[in-house]
Amino acid sequence: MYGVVLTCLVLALALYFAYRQGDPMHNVIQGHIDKEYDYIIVGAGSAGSVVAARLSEDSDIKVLLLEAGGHYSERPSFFQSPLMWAMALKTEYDWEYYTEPQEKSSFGLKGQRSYWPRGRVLGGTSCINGVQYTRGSSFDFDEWEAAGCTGWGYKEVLPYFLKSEDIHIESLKSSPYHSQGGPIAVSYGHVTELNDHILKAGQRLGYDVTDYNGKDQHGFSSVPKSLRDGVRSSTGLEYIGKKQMRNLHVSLQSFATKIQIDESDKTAKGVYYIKDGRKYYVKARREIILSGGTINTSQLLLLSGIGPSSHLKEKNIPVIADLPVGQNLQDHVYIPLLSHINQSLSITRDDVKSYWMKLLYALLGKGIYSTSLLDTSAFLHLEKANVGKRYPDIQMIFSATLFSVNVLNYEDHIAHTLLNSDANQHGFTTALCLTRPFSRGQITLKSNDPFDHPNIDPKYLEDERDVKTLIGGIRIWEKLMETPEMKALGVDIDRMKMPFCSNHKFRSDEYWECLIRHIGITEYHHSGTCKMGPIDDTSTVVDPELRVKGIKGLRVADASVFPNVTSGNINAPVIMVGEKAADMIRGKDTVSEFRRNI
Ligand SMILES: Cc1cc2nc3c(=O)[nH]c(=O)nc-3n(C[C@H](O)[C@H](O)[C@H](O)COP(=O)(O)OP(=O)(O)OC[C@H]3O[C@@H](n4cnc5c(N)ncnc54)[C@H](O)[C@@H]3O)c2cc1C
Ligand SMILES: *[C@@H]1O[C@H](CO)[C@@H](O)[C@H](O)[C@H]1NC(C)=O
Ligand SMILES: *[C@@H]1O[C@H](CO)[C@@H](O)[C@H](O)[C@H]1NC(C)=O
Ligand SMILES: CC(=O)N[C@H]1CO[C@H](CO)[C@@H](O)[C@@H]1O
Repeated sequence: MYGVVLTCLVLALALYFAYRQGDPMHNVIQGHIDKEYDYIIVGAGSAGSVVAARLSEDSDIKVLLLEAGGHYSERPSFFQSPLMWAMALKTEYDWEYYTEPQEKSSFGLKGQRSYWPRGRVLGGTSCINGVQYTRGSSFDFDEWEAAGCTGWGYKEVLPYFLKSEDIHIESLKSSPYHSQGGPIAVSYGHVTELNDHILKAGQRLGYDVTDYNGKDQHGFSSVPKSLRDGVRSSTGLEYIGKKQMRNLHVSLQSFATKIQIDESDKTAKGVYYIKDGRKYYVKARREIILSGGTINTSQLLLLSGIGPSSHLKEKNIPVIADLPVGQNLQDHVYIPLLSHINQSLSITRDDVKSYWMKLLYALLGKGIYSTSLLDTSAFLHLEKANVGKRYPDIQMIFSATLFSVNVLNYEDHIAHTLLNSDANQHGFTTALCLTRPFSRGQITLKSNDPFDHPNIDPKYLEDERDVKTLIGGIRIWEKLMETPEMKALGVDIDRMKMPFCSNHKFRSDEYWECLIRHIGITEYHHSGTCKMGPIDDTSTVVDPELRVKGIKGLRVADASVFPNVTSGNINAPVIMVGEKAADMIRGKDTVSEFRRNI
């Protein structure tokens, strides 16, 4: 009896969800696609979905969006609740990359290789990420502009952030830094009581409680999330899945293998792709836009003859343009620091299993299924004198749980001592992140086979300054954990005393360095390999209009164009790149109403 009632309930809820989200197959083309389109976009991720949707607003234009993965609606249990972000990992919806063995870092990882999940689905990595909504420091963008990225200063990118946003947080609705009505909903979702304790501990050390997407990043904030009524606001859902656009064709399971570039006039003409085991070619009348993400966009350019000439020659690929594709690879590194507490404030395995929680989510979009566990985040300067003068050095992200599942590729003995063995213990995890790393890595081809993984070498922590900054951040974390607010919860720094670094004195600089080089891990913010900047700068791949230098009809719009990674999580800035790219391609200014005098 109980089972029947439950089944009916679940069915009713599934229907209700489907109803709330409209027909997700809008725009997806089932049969053959046309021979020619005005624009072809490769990759329906955080940026590609945005570019495709915006270009399709001009009804006389025909747009094709090619996506290697399937549809997010095939697996609602993976893609609706942000709590379930790890479900899609290592499935057909994840590209599952591994880096080359690292020399100065990742000592605690299997094979010293970092595991890089990436979404392979309509919506790309925005379908599997932690939904933390962060724009970056105004100083990041002003620095881009100063380095020759004309039009990318903070004042000019802010309107594009606003255009894409639908703020649901009451207290921020009147802020000039936020706006309502855009595609990506921003709300807090479920927040645990731990948030208050951490904000208070921050205040104890003299840090303000702020909105880190507002005037200044500096301080402690509750984490805003890309969530609409508890459902992940992915770009696939919000930009593509909600509205029928007759001039947009989305072709799923379509894997681009090469861009055809006419060597005589150096113009991108079309895209080769594979679907259902067959090879096809589709022509672009106007432009091709690459949005395959930092790794695959770089690989696709290299395979198409655009890259460092010596490297291409080595791989027997005819050189069409000699550009530093694959260089300037950047990523954020973080250290997970675990703190046990003696009160039942955090989220444990029993909470996740609770039927009540599942019901609460299905009915109202509330409860712990409406959080990615990220409660609080802080942006901090190592030197107070730099506040208001430059970007912060450190980001802390507080998760309302003790990390217990090894999705991070740690060696078994490391996972055993570092991670939490009893998933019902209470506590939280601080991800201590570097905002602006100095280390630079690279992506190169293993072979000229498009199905081969490229070599990914982030060269984590090869620049000593990155380690120094992280140690500085740990010193602030120690102070925070020693505040009366944290002490009252029974927090004890000794929890981070690890046997694999026991040859150093606990809490000495050497100890923390050892820990950083063992357990430092990717924050999944891979970017920079098609660097944007002035045409005459030999380190750049695309100009400030995102056009591949020396090639007509070819642009890049995704995280690879970042000249430097921004301070903080990068999904929102990647969406901003998509919005701005669409305006540049259309030759339109669609953001005049979002310009603010601040
Ligand atoms: C586990 C995880 C957690 C994260 N958490 C956060 C977070 O909380 N907040 C945040 O701001 N950021 C987060 N990020 C980072 C952020 O989500 C990504 O940086 C961002 O989504 C990248 O967008 P993109 O458009 O560059 O690439 P993607 O979104 O990866 O899009 C690339 C798309 O192109 C497709 N594609 C690739 N190659 C081809 C090809 N050859 N042919 C056809 N299609 C192709 C892919 O399948 C994919 O759909 C997280 C990332 C990960 C992996
Ligand atoms: C990138 O960061 C480096 C190091 O901080 C800085 O020197 C450079 O000017 C930055 N470039 C851009 C384009 O922001
Ligand atoms: C938690 O630990 C702290 C510090 O040891 C102690 O003061 C406090 O009473 C404890 N609280 C509970 C509920 O056990
Ligand atoms: C061209 C292309 O998209 N290539 C690759 C993207 O990345 C994955 C994982 O490394 C490869 O398997 C693809 O072939």
